[in-house]
Amino acid sequence: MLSRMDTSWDYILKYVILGDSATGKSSLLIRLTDERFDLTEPTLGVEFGSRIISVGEDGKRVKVQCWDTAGTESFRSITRSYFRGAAGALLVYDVTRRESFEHVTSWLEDLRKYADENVSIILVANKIDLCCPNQQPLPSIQYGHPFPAPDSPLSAGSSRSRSHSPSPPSKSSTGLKPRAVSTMEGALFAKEYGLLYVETSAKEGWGVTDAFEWTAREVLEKVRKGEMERRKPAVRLKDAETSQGGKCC
Ligand SMILES: Nc1nc2c(ncn2[C@@H]2O[C@H](COP(=O)(O)OP(=O)(O)OP(=O)(O)O)[C@@H](O)[C@H]2O)c(=O)[nH]1
Ligand SMILES: [Mg+2]
Repeated sequence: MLSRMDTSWDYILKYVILGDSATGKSSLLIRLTDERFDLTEPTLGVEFGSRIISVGEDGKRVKVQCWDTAGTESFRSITRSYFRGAAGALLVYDVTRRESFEHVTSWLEDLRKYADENVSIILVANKIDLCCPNQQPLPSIQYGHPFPAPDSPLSAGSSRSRSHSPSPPSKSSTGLKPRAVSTMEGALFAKEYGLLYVETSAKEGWGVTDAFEWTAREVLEKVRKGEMERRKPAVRLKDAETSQGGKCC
């Protein structure tokens, strides 16, 4: 557990959060930085937040500097300009809104076009509390990792299995919503496009730190292998810093 007073770091990584409007991008960032869930307004342009997280078994301290972008189409040209130089990207959709998942491909195209080619991307299936209130946060799934069988608990709530079972009668009255994108579908998409995958609830705090941490872990692995340059602005290392000695505010 990190002390909030300890501001030293080993790396600084630049992140962007992108995806359709109202998928919960700002809520995820607020959950990370302030550990709370609050009312949010649609983002106008971009917002910024940062936090130091502990990454990997050796507990490297990574300062995540995160740009939270607007999902609204009218801001798209502005938000794209923040993709360049990002080491990590959280591409968010709302598991209860299929349309937001269908637009992931288009966001991905933007990332491929405007971000650096080595950016690490995690596909974030948010708002799982709305459809799966009792579901434990699922483990992050990464391509190359053991993959769940179609009949495993990870596929619970899949649209295919749902179509064979009666719809839950009380969902709308309880504020719950049917799930529109199954775990399997999201994870398979991520695997196909070489993305990490995580399910989150910004409201409950499920999986949020995982999303940032897994991405950081992949970035640091790329740095270690020499696939990503240790350079500004995507990755900054303490040992590359000036006499400030890796302290930040
Ligand atoms: N139930 C639930 N609601 C959420 C969750 N995350 C966000 N919301 C709600 O979804 C709505 C949109 O959240 P925002 O975080 O503002 O969405 P955004 O993606 O930043 O939207 P833009 O800034 O317009 O692109 C708000 O009413 C949030 O309270 C979640 O995990 N669960
Ligand atoms: Mg926002």
